[in-house]
Amino acid sequence: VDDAAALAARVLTGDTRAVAKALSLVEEGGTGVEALLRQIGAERRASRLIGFTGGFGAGKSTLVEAVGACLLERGERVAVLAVDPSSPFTGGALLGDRIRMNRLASGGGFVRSMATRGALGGLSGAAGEAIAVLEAAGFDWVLVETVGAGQDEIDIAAEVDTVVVLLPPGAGDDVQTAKAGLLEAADLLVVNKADQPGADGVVAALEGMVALGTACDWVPSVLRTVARTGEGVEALLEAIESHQRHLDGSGRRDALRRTRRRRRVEALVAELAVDLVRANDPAAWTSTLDAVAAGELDAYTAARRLLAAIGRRA
Ligand SMILES: Nc1nc2c(ncn2[C@@H]2O[C@H](COP(=O)(O)OP(=O)(O)OP(=O)(O)O)[C@@H](O)[C@H]2O)c(=O)[nH]1
Ligand SMILES: [Mg+2]
Repeated sequence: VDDAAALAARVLTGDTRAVAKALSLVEEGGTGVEALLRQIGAERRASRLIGFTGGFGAGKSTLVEAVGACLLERGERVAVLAVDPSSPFTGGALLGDRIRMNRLASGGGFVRSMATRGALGGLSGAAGEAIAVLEAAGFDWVLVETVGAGQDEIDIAAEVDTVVVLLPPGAGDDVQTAKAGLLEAADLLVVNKADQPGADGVVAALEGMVALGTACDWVPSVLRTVARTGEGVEALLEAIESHQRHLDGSGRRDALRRTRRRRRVEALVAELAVDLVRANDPAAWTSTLDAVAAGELDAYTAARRLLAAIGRRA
């Protein structure tokens, strides 16, 4: 706990080595991170939290680096978090992110890739905890990169304030059959690699989709970027800032944060309850799960029976 207190104090001064160490604790999960996050507590400040999501190779890292570079030029403190949802299989991708963002790192940005296996709550839990650390360290901006191919980008959407979804040229047909969730989660839609053929088609498809949408207070804009050359990046940053102003003006930022904090407690209670039930009577845990697995007992009865037993043995 003393260690955690010392580390938390260093994180709060913005010491990047302490931040790196704290993020390793988040990655590992367990009691270390719990002690740290207790110490950091409610002291987190409000960074601007921007998520960048899209399929493999959509240009997320390149775009994040370009946006980050613009922000650094303005004298902002920038952290980049590349969250890897499938770390056991993509060690190479992790390394790639680190290498590709060297320019940003050497320009004074803080860049970190992280796996999400250890943390409670999986992807969003780990990202949420890492963001808490980065906010405590006083970064003005936290740019979060995640590969989005289904549920993951929706999970991440809950942890950031502005969600930028990247779609590649030629994704026009995908857009027609778009995963509704992806577009629902998007605050800004970016057709990156606009230097490649097929960009116009995706832009048109996205604009059509946005026009059909029922969004009341914020209509996602559709932008084009060439992350590699920086084309369109200033405009994207302006759109991000416009969304940020919308969040502040509408009270939505506050609402998002409150929801996030509440949900975090719910997720932790759910996960800690499993630990508690299991530790309460390991033999009963095993035999009950075996009975459900064998089809002898239904899951509801099993869950209620296990919960009801908490404390009975203490
Ligand atoms: N032509 C072109 N290539 C680009 C553009 N942006 C990125 N790329 C290239 O696309 C490839 C993938 O870019 P990344 O930034 O690594 O993409 P990513 O989405 O982060 O990839 P993963 O994290 O592996 O999913 C690289 O070779 C980039 O140089 C662009 O605007 N135009
Ligand atoms: Mg990447």
